[in-house]
Amino acid sequence: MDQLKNHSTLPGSVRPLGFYVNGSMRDAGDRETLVREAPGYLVPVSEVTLCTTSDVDDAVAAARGAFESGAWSRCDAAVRATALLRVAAGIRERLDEIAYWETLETGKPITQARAEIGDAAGHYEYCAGAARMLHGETYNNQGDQMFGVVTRQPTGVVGLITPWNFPFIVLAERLPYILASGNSVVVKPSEMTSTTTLVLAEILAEAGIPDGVYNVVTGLGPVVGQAMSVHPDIDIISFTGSTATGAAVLQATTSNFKKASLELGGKNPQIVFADADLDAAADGVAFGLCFNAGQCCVSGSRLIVEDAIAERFTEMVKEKLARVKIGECLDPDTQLGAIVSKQHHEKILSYLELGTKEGAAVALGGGECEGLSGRYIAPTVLTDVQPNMRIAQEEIFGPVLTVTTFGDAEEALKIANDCQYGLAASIWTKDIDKALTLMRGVHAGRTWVNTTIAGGPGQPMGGFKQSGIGREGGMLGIEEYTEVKSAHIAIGQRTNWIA
Ligand code: TXE
Repeated sequence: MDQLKNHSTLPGSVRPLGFYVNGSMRDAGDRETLVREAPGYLVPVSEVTLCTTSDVDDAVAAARGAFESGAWSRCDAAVRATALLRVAAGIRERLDEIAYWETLETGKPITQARAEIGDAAGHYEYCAGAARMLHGETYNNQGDQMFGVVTRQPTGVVGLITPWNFPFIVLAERLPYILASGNSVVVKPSEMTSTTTLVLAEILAEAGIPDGVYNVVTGLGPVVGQAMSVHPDIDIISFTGSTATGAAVLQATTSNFKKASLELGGKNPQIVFADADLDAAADGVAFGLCFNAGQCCVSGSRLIVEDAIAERFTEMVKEKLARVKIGECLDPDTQLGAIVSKQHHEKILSYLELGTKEGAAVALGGGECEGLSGRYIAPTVLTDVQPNMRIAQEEIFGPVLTVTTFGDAEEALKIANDCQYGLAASIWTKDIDKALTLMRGVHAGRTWVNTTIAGGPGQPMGGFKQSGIGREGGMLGIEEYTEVKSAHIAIGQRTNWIA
């Protein structure tokens, strides 16, 4: 407890959270609640309402009502663009507050949270422009008597289920894209990290997004998330989370043949060639591993390094990792934050145990960090890893790097692709031929060359194989949430069928 006295910035009391339907914040009432402890400090900070399936029905009805009213779904794109720009401004105004709550509930370092909230605002700004650009196609090539038009229109009500690792930025990578074409939304944040999704409701309302367009139903996945996945009046589900839950969600969506967009797990390769700028690559590998304490779907957790430099490069990575600043999440110097929950912490530790059993050697770290007020795991490097070991195949979702070596580019690609996942990959080389060949060949929705976990709102993201279905972000990310309609328009007198 002594340590906590030093953190005067922790909230003085637990923040009660309601849920948000049709433009109003509703109290928990007699519903059950769940108290959330800050993973970095192990003190209670917020209390989330466990909504019921009937709350889901209310939220979906509000979303449908708003959609049918046309206030948002049929308004001029310029109106939507202006509102989305106001949302971005509102986020930037409240950046400190949002980042603070994001840090408390997730355990991520405050500087990282601040960067994420700023990036989130950028997505709303991008979508403000994109809303005005969204258009269909014309087919003026069908002869004198026919003209073709393809229109895009909002699909309807979107159910958005988000995870705990990036509550605000994952929402920002989807919500403005969904809103840009005029859809209505029901969001279910993770029960561990609901605050900032609710704060956003206030910002959207102030920005002029009509009541009912954005609704937030908090609570447990198997209750609220499941009810959304089977709901007959939700047209699309966008889910970000584990591959196992994603499979259950996908199965549930068949109840009314919803469209589904799923961003799931990853086991992302960092492929390092001997000709790379090794200092930059070592730094990138350290960053890609420690970002969000490895609790990141695009975390670069599999180092695949060329034989000739493997030993030297592993030492370089270890040297970088040993200098990562681990500590209090609210300290602006902290680079590596806490692990989100006790259950997840234990899962990571169990993988470390498994690694040793499978024959890997612990070259760095290998366990918890001592002397801190929350749950922290030290950056860990496991060597002597064979590509088929479970530690090299399964998503550990912590700061744990497996090291495997390769002889040539072909072997590097084989190791990288021999995995159920295909979310992201990073390639480090100064040879343009190798970079492009690997970029083309690797099974990954996102690839980085000579960098990692970089980029802004313009380009789509998503996964190959068991990393998901569909793409979020960019114009594709907006189009995912539209229905395409083909119209054939006769010109002049139609030739009668019956003479
Ligand atoms: O995820 P879940 P969990 C991976 C990561 C992690 C593992 C488990 O490997 O260790 O998943 O994490 C909601 N119907 N990722 O258990 O269960 C849930 O309430 C509908 C990767 O926390 O997938 C939350 O809002 N929804 C990942 C969301 O799904 C359900 C991010 C994600 O939770 C549901 C998070 C159900 N039956 C974890 N059950 C990434 N891709 O970044 C739960 N949910």
